[in-house]
This record gives sequence, C-alpha cells and structure tokens, in this order.
Amino acid sequence: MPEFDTLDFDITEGLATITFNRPDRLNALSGQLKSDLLEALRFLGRPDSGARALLITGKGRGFCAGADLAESGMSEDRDLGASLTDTYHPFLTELANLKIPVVSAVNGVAAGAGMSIAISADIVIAAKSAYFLQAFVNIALVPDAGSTYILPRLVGLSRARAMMMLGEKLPADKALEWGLVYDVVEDEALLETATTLAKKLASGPTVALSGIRQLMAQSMNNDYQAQLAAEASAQRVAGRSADCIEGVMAFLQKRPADFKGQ
Ligand code: T3D
Repeated sequence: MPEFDTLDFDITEGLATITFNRPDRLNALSGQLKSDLLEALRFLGRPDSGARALLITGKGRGFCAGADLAESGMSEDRDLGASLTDTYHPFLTELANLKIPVVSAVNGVAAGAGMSIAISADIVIAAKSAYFLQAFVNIALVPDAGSTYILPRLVGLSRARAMMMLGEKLPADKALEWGLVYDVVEDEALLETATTLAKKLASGPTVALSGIRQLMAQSMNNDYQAQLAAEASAQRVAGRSADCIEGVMAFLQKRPADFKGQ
C-alpha cells in the first residue's frame, strides 16, 4: 500500500479512504498534495488495487481550501493555464475515470479547486458546519478545476453564476436545498455516516456501479438516442457480470445477495 506525505491513504475491506492531511492550511492543494493525490488515484485505477469504493475527506476544520496560495505566489509571468493542465487536470481526469463509486465527506470549507473535488464525487455528504465557496473571483480568477462544468449541471445556471460571480459562502443546509449535496448531517456524525454509505457501495455490484457512474456522466452531454445506446452497452457488460447472476439467484432464493465486485 503506498504512503503519502500530505494525505492518509487506506484500503480496508474494499473501501479506499483518502484523507487530505494539511489541516493547518485547511488542506490547500500544494504541489505535493496534488502529486500525492494523482498517485493515490492512479493506484486505485489499477484493477488489482482491491478497492471497490472511495471515500474522500479532510483532516481538521477544512475539506480543502483550493490551490495553495502561499506556495504558488502570483506574478504576471505565471502561466496558470499551464499549471492547471499540468498539475490539476491529471488528477481530475483520474478521479473522473475511476471505475469505482466515490463519496465525499465534506467536513468543513470546500473552496476553489477543493470544492471541485468535493462535488466531483458521486455522492456528497456534508457536515452541518461545512460550506462551499467559489473562491476564485475573490482573488480575481475564473472558476477552474471543472467547476464551470460540474456546478451548473448540479444547481443550474442561475445559482452557479451567482456563486461564481459573488464568491460568497454557501452553507451546507442551503447546498442541500439546492441539490448540490445528497445529505447534511451533524458534524460528529459525518464520518460514520459517510463511511457506512461508502462501505455499502464497497460491498455492492461494482460493475453495475461503475456503469451507473459512467452513464450519469454521459447523460449530461448525450441526446436521448445516444443515451439509450450507452445504457444498452453498459447493460451488456453488467448483465454478464458474476454479481448479476448472484443478484438474480439471491432474489429467486429469497436471500440477500453476496456481491463480490466481479
Ligand atoms: O495553478 C493554480 O494555482 C490555479 C488554480 C487555482 C485553483 C483554486 O483553487 S483558486 C482558489 C484558491 N483558494 C482560495 O482562494 C481560498 C483562500 N482561503 C480563504 O478564502 C479562507 O482561508 C477560507 C474562506 C477558505 C477560510 O477562512 P477562515 O477564516 O476559516 O480560515 P483562515 O484563517 O483564512 O485559514 C486558516 C489558515 O489556512 C491560514 O493560515 P494561518 O494564518 O493560520 O497561518 C490561511 O492562510 C491558510 N489557508 C487557507 N486557505 C489557504 C491557506 N493557505 C494557502 N492556500 C489557501 N488556499
């Protein structure tokens, strides 16, 4: 199992957990954290990783405060486009392409690119005291790290535009009302709630869950006919999985299914 300087990484009984571990910086994305995250996600992308679900959370009072502004500094010579392409897009793409479901447990502020990571998850659970912040405009940047793709799809153009242009905190309860998160729980209950849910996914039918993940991503861009074709193609794969055979047998035998992730 790989070990990292800036995040805790664990896989237990099929559940992988990534915990950002720079609490004194609200888990801001330093160069090291971005490269650790990329390596951890690449490991999870291997078919032999043993992971069947991923939980992402942060240590301390932040989930992730976005780019590490102290480390990067700013000057007119700096090419932030290249910085995004070289150091953000690889881990964002790896995360998007994972074949296992992803849950984020948002324990505190999720700002800038940190918010992008949080809302990239398939299921987002937030602590009551957590909040979401499109921080970019406050430092005169445009939203990045996939924000302009994901956020309007989750909350609609009107709310996404306002969040991006106003740069104001969106509290967890309002995020729930807007459909940005799946659930909000008491702070003390966050990790247990998110872990229980992620464990359920980790013992679920992985091939089908991977198919659902891909279909949901495709659904945002496909027309109806293309989506019907995508469903047929994913169902072909799911229908041939050992878990599907087990699921149907279990139903007929009136017992709980024992999915193995194959
Ligand atoms: O390649 C590129 O870099 C381009 C990519 C850009 C992607 C982005 O994510 S841009 C957006 C970057 N993020 C931000 O602009 C957020 C900056 N942080 C804040 O606005 C505030 O810290 C928060 C609203 C998130 C939280 O406020 P508060 O009052 O709860 O905490 P704080 O006191 O501001 O922060 C606590 C410490 O964390 C503090 O350090 P100190 O004073 O105790 O030594 C603060 O400096 C540090 N910190 C917080 N956010 C960052 C950070 N250090 C570095 N980078 C940060 N983003």
